[in-house]
Amino acid sequence: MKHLKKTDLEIYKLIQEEEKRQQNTLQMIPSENTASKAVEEAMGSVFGNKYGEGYPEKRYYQGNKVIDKLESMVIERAKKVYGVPAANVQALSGSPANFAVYTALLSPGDTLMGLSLASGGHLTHGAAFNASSRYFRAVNYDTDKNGMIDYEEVRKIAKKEKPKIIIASTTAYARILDWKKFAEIAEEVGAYLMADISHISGLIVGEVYPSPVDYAHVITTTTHKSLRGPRAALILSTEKGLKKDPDLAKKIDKAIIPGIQGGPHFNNIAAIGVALKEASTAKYKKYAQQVIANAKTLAQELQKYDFKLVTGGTDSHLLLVDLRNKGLMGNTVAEALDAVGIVLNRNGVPQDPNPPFFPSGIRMGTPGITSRKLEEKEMKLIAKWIDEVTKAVAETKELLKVTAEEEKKKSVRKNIIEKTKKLKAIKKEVLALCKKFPLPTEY
Ligand code: DSN
Repeated sequence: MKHLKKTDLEIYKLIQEEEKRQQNTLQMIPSENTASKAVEEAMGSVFGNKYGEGYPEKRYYQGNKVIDKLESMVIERAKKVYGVPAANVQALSGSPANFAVYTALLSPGDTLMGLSLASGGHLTHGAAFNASSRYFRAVNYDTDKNGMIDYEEVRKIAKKEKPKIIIASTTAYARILDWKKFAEIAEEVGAYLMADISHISGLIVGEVYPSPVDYAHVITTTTHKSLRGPRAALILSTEKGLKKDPDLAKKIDKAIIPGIQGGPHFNNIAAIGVALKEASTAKYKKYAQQVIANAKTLAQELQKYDFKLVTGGTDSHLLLVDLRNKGLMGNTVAEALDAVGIVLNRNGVPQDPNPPFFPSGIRMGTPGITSRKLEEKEMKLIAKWIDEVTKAVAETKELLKVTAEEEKKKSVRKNIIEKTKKLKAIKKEVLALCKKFPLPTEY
């Protein structure tokens, strides 16, 4: 980065600082990952300089010879990798991709139905303060008290509310979604089934998680999570979708532009292409298998330390832990783990009695740490550290006689963490592991 260093030392230093942070900590936020240097180079390429409203051969500006070739190539790769007849590669990220589908298929005020945020859905699946519920009528379904999707409940709500789109998707759900059941329900009420596979995209491509291609009409996915690509998104129309509505793909293209976006980010489109090429390899399949194997080992190990896993385990890349038996809120544990270099996030648990900003759980995932080649042996270590940190912090909390109400204050949690002397030694061990398994530069 010699040019950046010369031009803007401040930004250069921040990039160095962030790279060091990523190198020296374990990325366990389930939606994060490390893209290859090849993806990074495409993202930082001259394609970022080009405007190109429209689609290949149908652009408003001139100078499209190369971007047309690029976009057509990436569309073909997306179609092949996911096994669909049509793909839009221009959505800037997951939220605009979802909004584009709603814009394509709904009129303002029409009903959509998705998993509630509290049960592990996404903001864009109809959360109260999101555009998906401001411009459309959003209804939600929830998980049951064990954190499982109750398909009979989904059916009941769908029959009553008659949504035009049913969204099958989660951001904090460890189990496999039953695409067939969702499809049956959507068919019963005449709805489109939209599968937002952002979290599990890489697992589907790696064939370790069932694909919704035969069941959903439309599929959205970000490309930066388990897939390991750039921060961008895809919208895929399936055979089934085109059968229900032959104009589906055209409507989606129109919803992106002129509907909700302007010029595509061709640097990201190039990087999607690289990620899709990387994800088409046998090596990638092995990676996806290891993501699941690591998550399962981590789950088993955490259970040995009496951590309560929502749904009792995992079938995917993700684990949701209910900390109520540990006497700590999610914030305290997530912040203490961050202090030792294990980076994950606080998260609500099903029917959480505590508010979203002070939830009872933590969420973690294995895509990031698997990218740096950690395996089962290291999962055992990580579970041990999570246990040690949690215990140590709980002891300090008790020693300081901190009440649940006081724990909500950031300064109080900071004090608990600072006073927990044991964390220093664990931090050293985490750092040693990070040094042994550097961030990957390639696939
Ligand atoms: N923010 C992402 C996640 O962490 O799940 C979803 O967009």
